[in-house]
Amino acid sequence: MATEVSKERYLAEAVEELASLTPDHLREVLYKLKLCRYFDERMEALYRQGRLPGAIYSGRGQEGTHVGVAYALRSDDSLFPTHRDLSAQLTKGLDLNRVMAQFWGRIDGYTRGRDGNSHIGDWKGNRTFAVISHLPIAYPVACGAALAYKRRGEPRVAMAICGDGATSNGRWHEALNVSAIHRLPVVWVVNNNQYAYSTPNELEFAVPSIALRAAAYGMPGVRVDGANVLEVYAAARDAVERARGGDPSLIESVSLRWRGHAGHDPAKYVPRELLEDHVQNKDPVKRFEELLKAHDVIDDDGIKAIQERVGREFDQGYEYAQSSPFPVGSDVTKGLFVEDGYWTGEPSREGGTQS
Ligand SMILES: Cc1ncc(C[n+]2csc(CCOP(=O)(O)OP(=O)(O)O)c2C)c(N)n1
Repeated sequence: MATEVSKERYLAEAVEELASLTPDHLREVLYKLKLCRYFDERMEALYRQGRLPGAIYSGRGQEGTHVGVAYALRSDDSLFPTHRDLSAQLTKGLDLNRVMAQFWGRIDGYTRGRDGNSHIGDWKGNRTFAVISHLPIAYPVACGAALAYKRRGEPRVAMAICGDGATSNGRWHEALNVSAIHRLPVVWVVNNNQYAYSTPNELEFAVPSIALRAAAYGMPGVRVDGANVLEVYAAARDAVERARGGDPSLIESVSLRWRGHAGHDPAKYVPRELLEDHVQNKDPVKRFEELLKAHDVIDDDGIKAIQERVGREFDQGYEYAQSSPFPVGSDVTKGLFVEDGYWTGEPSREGGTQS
Protein backbone atom coordinates (compact mmCIF):
# COMPACT_ATOMS: atom_id res chain seq x y z
CA MET A 1 0.00 0.00 0.00
CA ALA A 2 1.53 3.32 -1.03
CA THR A 3 2.40 5.89 1.56
CA GLU A 4 3.27 9.54 1.06
CA VAL A 5 6.90 10.07 0.14
CA SER A 6 9.17 13.06 0.65
CA LYS A 7 10.06 15.35 -2.25
CA GLU A 8 13.63 14.02 -2.27
CA ARG A 9 12.57 10.37 -2.41
CA TYR A 10 10.07 11.20 -5.10
CA LEU A 11 12.76 12.70 -7.34
CA ALA A 12 14.97 9.66 -6.82
CA GLU A 13 12.37 6.92 -7.12
CA ALA A 14 10.12 8.10 -9.92
CA VAL A 15 12.69 7.15 -12.56
CA GLU A 16 11.15 3.77 -13.34
CA GLU A 17 7.72 5.28 -13.82
CA LEU A 18 9.24 8.10 -15.88
CA ALA A 19 10.52 5.50 -18.31
CA SER A 20 7.00 4.19 -18.92
CA LEU A 21 6.11 7.36 -20.89
CA THR A 22 7.93 9.01 -23.77
CA PRO A 23 9.37 12.51 -23.21
CA ASP A 24 6.59 13.95 -25.38
CA HIS A 25 3.97 12.26 -23.24
CA LEU A 26 5.65 13.45 -20.06
CA ARG A 27 5.59 17.03 -21.33
CA GLU A 28 1.95 16.55 -22.29
CA VAL A 29 1.17 15.42 -18.75
CA LEU A 30 2.87 18.57 -17.42
CA TYR A 31 0.82 20.67 -19.82
CA LYS A 32 -2.40 19.02 -18.58
CA LEU A 33 -1.43 19.58 -14.94
CA LYS A 34 -0.64 23.22 -15.60
CA LEU A 35 -3.78 23.77 -17.64
CA CYS A 36 -5.96 22.37 -14.87
CA ARG A 37 -4.17 24.39 -12.17
CA TYR A 38 -4.30 27.62 -14.15
CA PHE A 39 -7.96 27.12 -15.06
CA ASP A 40 -8.84 26.54 -11.41
CA GLU A 41 -6.95 29.61 -10.20
CA ARG A 42 -8.28 31.99 -12.84
CA MET A 43 -11.87 30.79 -12.48
CA GLU A 44 -11.71 31.30 -8.73
CA ALA A 45 -10.35 34.81 -9.25
CA LEU A 46 -13.21 35.63 -11.65
CA TYR A 47 -15.71 34.16 -9.17
CA ARG A 48 -14.35 36.29 -6.34
CA GLN A 49 -14.50 39.39 -8.54
CA GLY A 50 -18.19 38.67 -9.13
CA ARG A 51 -17.53 38.06 -12.83
CA LEU A 52 -18.43 34.36 -12.84
CA PRO A 53 -21.99 33.30 -12.01
CA GLY A 54 -22.93 30.14 -10.08
CA ALA A 55 -20.72 28.06 -7.82
CA ILE A 56 -17.19 26.74 -8.15
CA TYR A 57 -15.89 23.41 -6.85
CA SER A 58 -12.15 23.77 -6.85
CA GLY A 59 -10.04 20.68 -7.42
CA ARG A 60 -6.79 22.48 -6.68
CA GLY A 61 -4.20 20.19 -5.13
CA GLN A 62 -5.89 17.12 -6.66
CA GLU A 63 -4.58 17.48 -10.21
CA GLY A 64 -2.23 14.52 -9.70
CA THR A 65 -5.25 12.30 -9.22
CA HIS A 66 -7.34 13.81 -12.00
CA VAL A 67 -4.66 13.94 -14.66
CA GLY A 68 -3.13 10.61 -13.64
CA VAL A 69 -6.33 8.59 -13.94
CA ALA A 70 -7.80 10.28 -17.01
CA TYR A 71 -4.53 10.14 -18.94
CA ALA A 72 -4.72 6.33 -18.81
CA LEU A 73 -7.97 6.25 -20.80
CA ARG A 74 -8.28 5.86 -24.55
CA SER A 75 -10.52 8.30 -26.39
CA ASP A 76 -13.33 5.75 -26.80
CA ASP A 77 -13.24 4.77 -23.11
CA SER A 78 -15.73 6.62 -20.97
CA LEU A 79 -15.36 8.76 -17.89
CA PHE A 80 -18.03 9.22 -15.21
CA PRO A 81 -16.95 12.16 -13.05
CA THR A 82 -18.49 13.94 -10.07
CA HIS A 83 -18.66 17.61 -9.08
CA ARG A 84 -14.92 18.11 -8.35
CA ASP A 85 -13.48 16.33 -11.38
CA LEU A 86 -13.35 18.96 -14.09
CA SER A 87 -9.58 18.49 -14.30
CA ALA A 88 -10.12 14.83 -15.20
CA GLN A 89 -12.62 15.89 -17.86
CA LEU A 90 -10.21 18.45 -19.29
CA THR A 91 -7.50 15.80 -19.34
CA LYS A 92 -9.81 13.45 -21.23
CA GLY A 93 -10.11 16.26 -23.74
CA LEU A 94 -13.22 18.37 -23.14
CA ASP A 95 -13.01 21.49 -25.29
CA LEU A 96 -11.90 24.43 -23.14
CA ASN A 97 -13.93 26.96 -25.17
CA ARG A 98 -17.12 24.99 -24.68
CA VAL A 99 -16.38 24.44 -21.00
CA MET A 100 -16.04 28.20 -20.57
CA ALA A 101 -19.27 28.82 -22.51
CA GLN A 102 -20.93 26.34 -20.16
CA PHE A 103 -19.74 28.24 -17.08
CA TRP A 104 -21.32 31.42 -18.44
CA GLY A 105 -24.59 29.69 -19.42
CA ARG A 106 -24.10 30.23 -23.16
CA ILE A 107 -25.45 28.31 -26.11
CA ASP A 108 -22.08 26.88 -27.04
CA GLY A 109 -21.73 25.25 -23.63
CA TYR A 110 -22.20 21.51 -23.42
CA THR A 111 -25.75 21.83 -22.06
CA ARG A 112 -26.47 24.65 -24.50
CA GLY A 113 -27.01 27.22 -21.81
CA ARG A 114 -29.38 25.17 -19.67
CA ASP A 115 -26.98 24.83 -16.76
CA GLY A 116 -24.04 26.56 -15.18
CA ASN A 117 -20.89 24.69 -14.33
CA SER A 118 -22.16 21.76 -12.27
CA HIS A 119 -23.27 19.27 -14.89
CA ILE A 120 -20.71 19.39 -17.64
CA GLY A 121 -20.28 16.40 -19.91
CA ASP A 122 -19.96 15.38 -23.55
CA TRP A 123 -21.20 11.85 -23.87
CA LYS A 124 -21.51 11.73 -27.62
CA GLY A 125 -18.18 13.34 -28.45
CA ASN A 126 -15.62 13.07 -25.71
CA ARG A 127 -17.22 10.18 -23.79
CA THR A 128 -17.34 12.10 -20.54
CA PHE A 129 -20.68 11.60 -18.87
CA ALA A 130 -22.38 14.73 -17.52
CA VAL A 131 -22.00 15.08 -13.77
CA ILE A 132 -25.06 14.05 -11.73
CA SER A 133 -25.54 15.72 -8.33
CA HIS A 134 -26.63 12.69 -6.34
CA LEU A 135 -23.56 10.96 -4.97
CA PRO A 136 -22.27 8.54 -6.11
CA ILE A 137 -24.71 7.98 -8.95
CA ALA A 138 -21.86 7.99 -11.45
CA TYR A 139 -20.89 4.59 -10.05
CA PRO A 140 -24.04 2.57 -10.87
CA VAL A 141 -24.36 4.38 -14.21
CA ALA A 142 -20.78 3.42 -15.07
CA CYS A 143 -21.71 -0.16 -14.17
CA GLY A 144 -24.47 0.00 -16.78
CA ALA A 145 -22.13 1.39 -19.44
CA ALA A 146 -19.53 -1.29 -18.68
CA LEU A 147 -22.21 -3.99 -18.90
CA ALA A 148 -23.21 -2.63 -22.32
CA TYR A 149 -19.57 -2.73 -23.54
CA LYS A 150 -19.25 -6.29 -22.36
CA ARG A 151 -22.52 -7.47 -23.94
CA ARG A 152 -21.70 -5.78 -27.25
CA GLY A 153 -18.18 -7.18 -27.20
CA GLU A 154 -16.66 -3.69 -27.39
CA PRO A 155 -13.12 -3.45 -25.96
CA ARG A 156 -13.96 -0.30 -24.02
CA VAL A 157 -13.55 0.67 -20.39
CA ALA A 158 -15.69 2.81 -18.07
CA MET A 159 -13.95 4.77 -15.33
CA ALA A 160 -15.94 6.38 -12.51
CA ILE A 161 -14.64 8.89 -9.96
CA CYS A 162 -16.13 9.92 -6.65
CA GLY A 163 -14.94 11.48 -3.40
CA ASP A 164 -14.22 9.74 -0.11
CA GLY A 165 -17.55 10.89 1.34
CA ALA A 166 -19.52 9.26 -1.46
CA THR A 167 -18.12 5.83 -0.55
CA SER A 168 -20.37 5.76 2.51
CA ASN A 169 -23.44 5.61 0.31
CA GLY A 170 -24.95 2.16 -0.33
CA ARG A 171 -24.92 2.62 -4.09
CA TRP A 172 -21.13 2.76 -4.06
CA HIS A 173 -21.00 -0.71 -2.50
CA GLU A 174 -23.69 -2.11 -4.78
CA ALA A 175 -21.84 -0.88 -7.86
CA LEU A 176 -18.57 -2.51 -6.79
CA ASN A 177 -20.32 -5.76 -5.97
CA VAL A 178 -22.23 -5.92 -9.27
CA SER A 179 -19.10 -5.09 -11.25
CA ALA A 180 -17.16 -7.92 -9.59
CA ILE A 181 -19.90 -10.53 -9.95
CA HIS A 182 -20.42 -9.75 -13.63
CA ARG A 183 -16.72 -9.09 -14.33
CA LEU A 184 -17.33 -5.68 -15.85
CA PRO A 185 -14.68 -3.60 -17.68
CA VAL A 186 -14.66 -0.80 -15.15
CA VAL A 187 -12.16 1.18 -13.05
CA TRP A 188 -13.38 2.62 -9.76
CA VAL A 189 -11.50 5.73 -8.63
CA VAL A 190 -11.89 7.31 -5.22
CA ASN A 191 -10.49 10.80 -5.07
CA ASN A 192 -9.76 10.85 -1.34
CA ASN A 193 -9.16 14.50 -0.54
CA GLN A 194 -9.54 13.77 3.19
CA TYR A 195 -12.75 15.75 3.67
CA ALA A 196 -16.39 15.31 2.69
CA TYR A 197 -17.44 18.91 3.06
CA SER A 198 -16.38 19.44 6.72
CA THR A 199 -16.30 15.73 7.69
CA PRO A 200 -12.75 14.30 7.97
CA ASN A 201 -11.84 10.74 6.95
CA GLU A 202 -11.86 9.42 10.53
CA LEU A 203 -15.55 10.29 10.88
CA GLU A 204 -16.38 8.76 7.47
CA PHE A 205 -15.05 5.21 7.82
CA ALA A 206 -13.30 3.02 10.39
CA VAL A 207 -11.03 1.08 8.02
CA PRO A 208 -7.45 2.36 7.55
CA SER A 209 -8.02 2.91 3.84
CA ILE A 210 -10.81 2.85 1.29
CA ALA A 211 -8.68 0.65 -0.98
CA LEU A 212 -8.95 -2.14 1.60
CA ARG A 213 -12.66 -2.39 0.90
CA ALA A 214 -11.94 -3.81 -2.55
CA ALA A 215 -11.12 -7.18 -0.98
CA ALA A 216 -14.70 -7.40 0.33
CA TYR A 217 -15.94 -7.40 -3.26
CA GLY A 218 -13.29 -9.66 -4.71
CA MET A 219 -11.24 -7.17 -6.71
CA PRO A 220 -7.79 -5.61 -6.38
CA GLY A 221 -7.56 -2.31 -4.54
CA VAL A 222 -4.60 0.05 -4.43
CA ARG A 223 -3.92 3.25 -2.50
CA VAL A 224 -1.72 5.77 -4.29
CA ASP A 225 -0.22 9.15 -3.50
CA GLY A 226 -2.19 11.83 -5.33
CA ALA A 227 0.85 14.16 -5.16
CA ASN A 228 2.65 11.78 -7.50
CA VAL A 229 0.98 11.90 -10.89
CA LEU A 230 3.17 9.11 -12.25
CA GLU A 231 2.24 6.73 -9.46
CA VAL A 232 -1.44 7.51 -10.05
CA TYR A 233 -1.01 7.06 -13.79
CA ALA A 234 0.77 3.71 -13.38
CA ALA A 235 -2.03 2.39 -11.14
CA ALA A 236 -4.67 3.66 -13.57
CA ARG A 237 -2.88 2.22 -16.59
CA ASP A 238 -2.75 -1.22 -14.92
CA ALA A 239 -6.38 -0.98 -13.83
CA VAL A 240 -7.51 0.06 -17.32
CA GLU A 241 -5.61 -2.85 -18.82
CA ARG A 242 -7.16 -5.24 -16.31
CA ALA A 243 -10.60 -3.82 -17.07
CA ARG A 244 -10.08 -4.30 -20.79
CA GLY A 245 -9.34 -7.90 -19.97
CA GLY A 246 -12.67 -8.10 -18.14
CA ASP A 247 -11.97 -7.36 -14.49
CA PRO A 248 -12.74 -4.33 -12.32
CA SER A 249 -10.46 -2.77 -9.71
CA LEU A 250 -10.40 0.07 -7.24
CA ILE A 251 -7.92 2.95 -6.95
CA GLU A 252 -7.86 5.25 -3.93
CA SER A 253 -5.78 8.34 -4.65
CA VAL A 254 -5.00 10.48 -1.61
CA SER A 255 -4.51 14.24 -1.72
CA LEU A 256 -5.97 17.21 0.13
CA ARG A 257 -8.70 19.60 -0.90
CA TRP A 258 -6.81 22.92 -0.85
CA ARG A 259 -9.94 25.05 -1.06
CA GLY A 260 -13.37 24.84 0.58
CA HIS A 261 -16.13 22.53 -0.56
CA ALA A 262 -17.32 25.29 -2.90
CA GLY A 263 -16.39 28.93 -3.42
CA HIS A 264 -18.40 30.13 -0.43
CA ASP A 265 -16.64 27.85 2.08
CA PRO A 266 -13.44 29.13 3.79
CA ALA A 267 -12.75 25.54 5.07
CA LYS A 268 -11.73 26.67 8.55
CA TYR A 269 -12.18 23.07 9.72
CA VAL A 270 -9.02 21.98 7.84
CA PRO A 271 -5.99 22.31 10.17
CA ARG A 272 -3.70 25.06 8.91
CA GLU A 273 -0.55 22.91 9.30
CA LEU A 274 -2.07 20.12 7.19
CA LEU A 275 -2.90 22.55 4.41
CA GLU A 276 0.51 24.21 4.59
CA ASP A 277 2.26 20.83 4.40
CA HIS A 278 0.35 19.90 1.25
CA VAL A 279 0.79 23.26 -0.45
CA GLN A 280 4.51 23.46 0.37
CA ASN A 281 5.57 19.83 0.03
CA LYS A 282 2.89 17.86 -1.83
CA ASP A 283 1.94 20.06 -4.74
CA PRO A 284 1.47 17.58 -7.63
CA VAL A 285 2.14 20.20 -10.31
CA LYS A 286 5.31 21.62 -8.77
CA ARG A 287 6.63 18.15 -7.99
CA PHE A 288 6.20 16.92 -11.53
CA GLU A 289 7.75 20.03 -12.98
CA GLU A 290 10.79 19.60 -10.71
CA LEU A 291 11.03 15.92 -11.65
CA LEU A 292 11.03 16.63 -15.38
CA LYS A 293 13.62 19.36 -14.94
CA ALA A 294 15.83 17.10 -12.82
CA HIS A 295 15.76 14.48 -15.57
CA ASP A 296 16.28 16.95 -18.43
CA VAL A 297 12.90 16.22 -19.96
CA ILE A 298 12.19 19.95 -20.00
CA ASP A 299 14.07 23.18 -19.31
CA ASP A 300 12.99 26.62 -18.10
CA ASP A 301 12.14 27.76 -21.63
CA GLY A 302 9.96 24.70 -22.17
CA ILE A 303 8.12 25.36 -18.91
CA LYS A 304 7.62 29.00 -19.84
CA ALA A 305 6.19 27.94 -23.20
CA ILE A 306 3.67 25.64 -21.51
CA GLN A 307 2.69 28.38 -19.09
CA GLU A 308 2.18 30.84 -21.95
CA ARG A 309 0.16 28.27 -23.87
CA VAL A 310 -2.29 27.63 -21.00
CA GLY A 311 -2.64 31.38 -20.42
CA ARG A 312 -3.41 31.92 -24.10
CA GLU A 313 -5.91 29.05 -24.20
CA PHE A 314 -7.68 30.35 -21.11
CA ASP A 315 -7.95 33.87 -22.56
CA GLN A 316 -9.27 32.50 -25.86
CA GLY A 317 -11.82 30.38 -23.99
CA TYR A 318 -12.94 33.38 -21.98
CA GLU A 319 -13.44 35.48 -25.13
CA TYR A 320 -15.24 32.60 -26.83
CA ALA A 321 -17.63 32.26 -23.88
CA GLN A 322 -18.37 35.98 -23.68
CA SER A 323 -19.17 36.18 -27.40
CA SER A 324 -21.42 33.10 -27.39
CA PRO A 325 -25.15 33.98 -27.21
CA PHE A 326 -27.48 33.08 -24.39
CA PRO A 327 -30.11 30.44 -25.28
CA VAL A 328 -33.58 31.56 -26.40
CA GLY A 329 -36.82 30.52 -24.72
CA SER A 330 -38.07 28.52 -27.68
CA ASP A 331 -35.05 26.23 -27.37
CA VAL A 332 -36.15 24.95 -24.03
CA THR A 333 -37.67 21.73 -25.36
CA LYS A 334 -34.90 21.01 -27.82
CA GLY A 335 -32.39 18.29 -27.13
CA LEU A 336 -34.24 16.88 -24.14
CA PHE A 337 -34.79 13.45 -25.63
CA VAL A 338 -32.55 11.02 -27.43
CA GLU A 339 -33.81 9.61 -30.71
CA ASP A 340 -31.95 6.98 -32.65
CA GLY A 341 -29.15 7.28 -30.13
CA TYR A 342 -28.60 11.00 -30.74
CA TRP A 343 -29.71 14.24 -29.20
CA THR A 344 -32.19 15.98 -31.46
CA GLY A 345 -32.83 19.65 -31.99
CA GLU A 346 -30.02 22.06 -32.67
CA PRO A 347 -30.15 25.30 -30.67
CA SER A 348 -31.08 28.57 -32.37
CA ARG A 349 -28.17 30.93 -32.64
CA GLU A 350 -30.23 34.08 -33.09
CA GLY A 351 -32.21 35.96 -30.49
CA GLY A 352 -30.07 35.34 -27.41
CA THR A 353 -29.06 38.51 -25.64
CA GLN A 354 -25.65 39.12 -24.21
CA SER A 355 -24.78 40.86 -21.03
C1 LIG B 1 -26.73 11.40 -2.00
C2 LIG B 1 -26.17 12.77 -1.71
N1 LIG B 1 -26.09 13.19 -0.43
C3 LIG B 1 -25.62 14.43 -0.15
C4 LIG B 1 -25.21 15.26 -1.16
C5 LIG B 1 -24.68 16.68 -0.83
N2 LIG B 1 -23.26 16.75 -1.05
C6 LIG B 1 -22.74 17.29 -2.18
S1 LIG B 1 -21.07 17.24 -2.21
C7 LIG B 1 -21.01 16.53 -0.68
C8 LIG B 1 -19.69 16.17 -0.07
C9 LIG B 1 -19.07 15.05 -0.84
O1 LIG B 1 -17.82 14.72 -0.31
P1 LIG B 1 -16.87 13.76 -1.11
O2 LIG B 1 -17.61 12.62 -1.67
O3 LIG B 1 -15.74 13.44 -0.19
O4 LIG B 1 -16.37 14.64 -2.34
P2 LIG B 1 -15.57 16.04 -2.32
O5 LIG B 1 -16.61 17.12 -2.33
O6 LIG B 1 -14.70 16.06 -1.13
O7 LIG B 1 -14.78 16.04 -3.56
C10 LIG B 1 -22.28 16.33 -0.17
C11 LIG B 1 -22.57 15.71 1.15
C12 LIG B 1 -25.32 14.79 -2.49
N3 LIG B 1 -24.95 15.54 -3.53
N4 LIG B 1 -25.78 13.53 -2.74
